Amino acid sequence: ALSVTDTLNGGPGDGGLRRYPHLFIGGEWVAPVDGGIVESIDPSTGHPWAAVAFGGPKDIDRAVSAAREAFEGPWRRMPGAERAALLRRFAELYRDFAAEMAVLETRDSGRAIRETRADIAAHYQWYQWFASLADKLSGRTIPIDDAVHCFTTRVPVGVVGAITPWNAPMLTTAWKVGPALAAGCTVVLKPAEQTPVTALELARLAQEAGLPPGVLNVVPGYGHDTGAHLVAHPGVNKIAFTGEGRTAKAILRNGAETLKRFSFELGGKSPHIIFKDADLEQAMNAATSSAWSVCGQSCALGSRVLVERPIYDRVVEAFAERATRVRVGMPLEDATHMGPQAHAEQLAKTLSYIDIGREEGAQLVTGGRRLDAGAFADGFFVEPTVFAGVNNRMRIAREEIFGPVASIIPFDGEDEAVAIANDTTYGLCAGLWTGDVGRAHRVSARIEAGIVWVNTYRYIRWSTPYGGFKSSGWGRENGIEALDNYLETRTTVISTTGRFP
Ligand code: TXE
Repeated sequence: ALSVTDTLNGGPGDGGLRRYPHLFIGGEWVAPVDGGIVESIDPSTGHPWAAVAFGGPKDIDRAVSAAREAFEGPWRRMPGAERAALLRRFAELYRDFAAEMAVLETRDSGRAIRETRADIAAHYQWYQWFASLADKLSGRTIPIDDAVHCFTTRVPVGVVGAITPWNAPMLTTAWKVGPALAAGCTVVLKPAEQTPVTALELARLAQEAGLPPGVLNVVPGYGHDTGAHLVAHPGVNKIAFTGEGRTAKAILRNGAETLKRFSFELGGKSPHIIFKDADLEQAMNAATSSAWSVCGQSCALGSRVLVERPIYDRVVEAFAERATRVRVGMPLEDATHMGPQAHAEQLAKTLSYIDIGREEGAQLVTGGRRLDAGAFADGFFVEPTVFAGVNNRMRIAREEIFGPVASIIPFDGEDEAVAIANDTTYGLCAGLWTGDVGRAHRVSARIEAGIVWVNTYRYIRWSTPYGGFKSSGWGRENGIEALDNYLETRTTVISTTGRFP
């Protein structure tokens, strides 16, 4: 079998594209049966930079069979401590490769290298931490009476289909693959069509770490055929998905026939609430970073900035001033704060919401334009953008834009802050800034969101459960809770008398 590295920077006449001609199935690098080779676009240039094997439905069939065989064979039976050791080895290799992985993710997704470098350098800790849980999947004993002994065991759910997005490909992968493998499941990973490269590099690390063949399979492909086939496949027990709510509904309908398990992480319209007694400098650091990092393409960002009226004008002014300091640039350059949007459709979506905001009567304070002069000509760059005078009925306050667009909404007092914060179909994250510890408790307890940050923002770790209330998702990733996505509980009742009834 060829390894992915044997095929990098392939032969003459490839136009300088980095080449990934194989899928990773059953521990082997194999050519697609009914897929093909698809060019991956560098969003900073608008031109292809890699040529990548995409699988079709038949490739998914092969990958699911391999995952099933690995599940029934070595993996589910392997003592947890041995699974943990393999995962730790994998985590080490991931750590050693992190700097190169960051460059590849930046090329595929356009996210600034200063962000991917810091982000990806931490991912190994997800694998390491979940490795540490692999031999601690214990159940309970349940006292009833002397006639029975009742206990529960936690058993892996089986073959997992992991479907990941393009905004933070390797992070959202770690959130699924880490706990799934620790739980004793096997995985077929389908990365987003816009960012397939790093998943194949992950497969190479899995191979090097000595994960048994079929434990992790990687099949890049399009959502509507390859992804949909994975979802409908009767051999898949569970789908772990991060992406758009509309896609999740399609997945649910498609997976209904086989009644598989689902976990969903579906984005947000998170309120970032700044009270007048906040440390304003700190709050501005968090609110502006959260508006523009990942070029606005993260579900965790505080895309609705709620500001108490006495400090509203000051905050708007500070936002506008800080926007001018954001260095938009080529994502591989160290100095760049913000790269392009990850793909052309996302750029179009962001620009269309900027038009919507204007039409709705919000005040465009700064930004709002595509940047397409000089080196930016063919890339998907947009200015950091600030809307003031936003009210929560506006579409720019209700719908997920996924671009570097802050919408600043005024409020009066705690009750109104909470009412606006909760007036959304989403419920993923929330932030609040206050110097009053009582208020911190009062307000955070009333927020309908899976995670609330007080006097900090986007503090996310392997051990902190993350996921949405309401239409932001089902289930939790990260933390011990993440294992629930990949385990079934079996209750065993053993009679101590042998008599029935
Ligand atoms: O997402 P999709 P898109 C939001 C964000 C963004 C919008 C659209 O607002 O602007 O979604 O992005 C696979 N069966 N988020 O269209 O379609 C697809 O191949 C099975 C928020 O790219 O949800 C990819 O691997 N799979 C989000 C994955 O789903 C299917 C992150 C995500 O793509 C499929 C990304 C199907 N029928 C976007 N259709 C977050 N929560 O952070 C698509 N896919």
